[in-house]
Amino acid sequence: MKTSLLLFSLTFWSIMAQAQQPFVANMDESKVGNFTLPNPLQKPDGSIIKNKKDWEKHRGYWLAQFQQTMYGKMPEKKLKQSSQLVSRTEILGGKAIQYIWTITFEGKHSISVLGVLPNKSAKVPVFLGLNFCGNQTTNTDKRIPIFEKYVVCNEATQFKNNLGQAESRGAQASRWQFEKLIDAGYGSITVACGDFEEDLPTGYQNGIRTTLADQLGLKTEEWSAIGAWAWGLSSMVDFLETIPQVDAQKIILHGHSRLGKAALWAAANDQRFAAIISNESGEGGAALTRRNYGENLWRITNSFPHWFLKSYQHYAYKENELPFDQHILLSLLAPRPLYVASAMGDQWSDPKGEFLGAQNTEAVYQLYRKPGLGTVAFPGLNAPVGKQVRYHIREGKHDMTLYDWEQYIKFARELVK
Ligand code: GTR
Repeated sequence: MKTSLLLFSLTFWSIMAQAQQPFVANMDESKVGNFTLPNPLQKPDGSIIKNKKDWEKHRGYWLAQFQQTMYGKMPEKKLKQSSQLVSRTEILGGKAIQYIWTITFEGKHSISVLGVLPNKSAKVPVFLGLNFCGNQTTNTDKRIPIFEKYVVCNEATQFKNNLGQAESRGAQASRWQFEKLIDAGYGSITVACGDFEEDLPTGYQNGIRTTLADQLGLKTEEWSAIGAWAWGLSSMVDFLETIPQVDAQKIILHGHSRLGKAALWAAANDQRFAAIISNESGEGGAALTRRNYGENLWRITNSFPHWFLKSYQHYAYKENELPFDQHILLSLLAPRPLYVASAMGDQWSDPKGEFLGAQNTEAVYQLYRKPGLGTVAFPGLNAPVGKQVRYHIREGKHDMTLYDWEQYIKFARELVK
């Protein structure tokens, strides 16, 4: 009796001590350890997929695994959208037109979309991506309404109490590079992620998971914030299909960091995106979860519980038991062009894990005879590798910079035809 009491209190106090220890991310390559990745081509009965027809039949199995375990279900219903053009303004010395649209879903939930398109009537390919802190951060133009919902940019001086202010106009313009895109013949479309769901654990309450729950046919807990953002991106394709100046066959989807995770999930579910760019999407994005380096599953599900299904937390420190790893999410994008990018100063996102995520899509891209990264070694700084699947690590911090955009434009020019 006494021994069991002693054992009980020892266990209790050791659990309490562990729980109170601050999380320390492993940043030491020699401590990563060994792991085996699931084979994207292996079916549950052990047989191996040998051609693209069988892969296309099987990819729904993997999607279902991600839906059940990590990001939650994706609504299958298309909603009625009504759009209203709020303003149309010549910008960049007449080279481009800036559009602001309000889109309302089923008369119940409205969002504000910003488009910058070349000033010509021909259809153009566009880059589409969510922004963190409101459309007003992408450009200093005063006609862009200041986003009034919760934003994640509180650390920047232009934001107070997680709200955008006039000072935040253009605060993240370097992440958008509108003029570069226009000069290269592309348009750019963006919406604040918070217009679909604010990025905090209670964000679902006034986001689409609640406002459109009946229309979408899902309960809030059946999916996640990343799922809601991904659905938002797909709804943008529905919208862009109605815009005569946009070539909706050539939508290049991009996302930085948490919004890169959402972009990957959107494109896995929706094959209408022509090409996908993951900019430093890290844990829960392009980086392998089994690789213990930088942010890990425990940390991400504790810091951002709303990004994933609640049950995903069960895999913390049991990553080897996951039915998949993130290279399979990336494989679901095949045969479309895929760019995975990292930054040297962003070790938290595990650049090597992102590289290996991209590299391990090879087997699936091969089924389409599309060259992936091949067997190249981890590249040096500012030296992109690969073709249909491409990777770079640049110098500098966690961000989306001019260097990144220059590579993405080159990639789109070569591969989105
Ligand atoms: C971090 C988070 C990352 C990444 C990043 C971002 O705090 O740990 O997974 O998503 O935020 O979105 O900037």
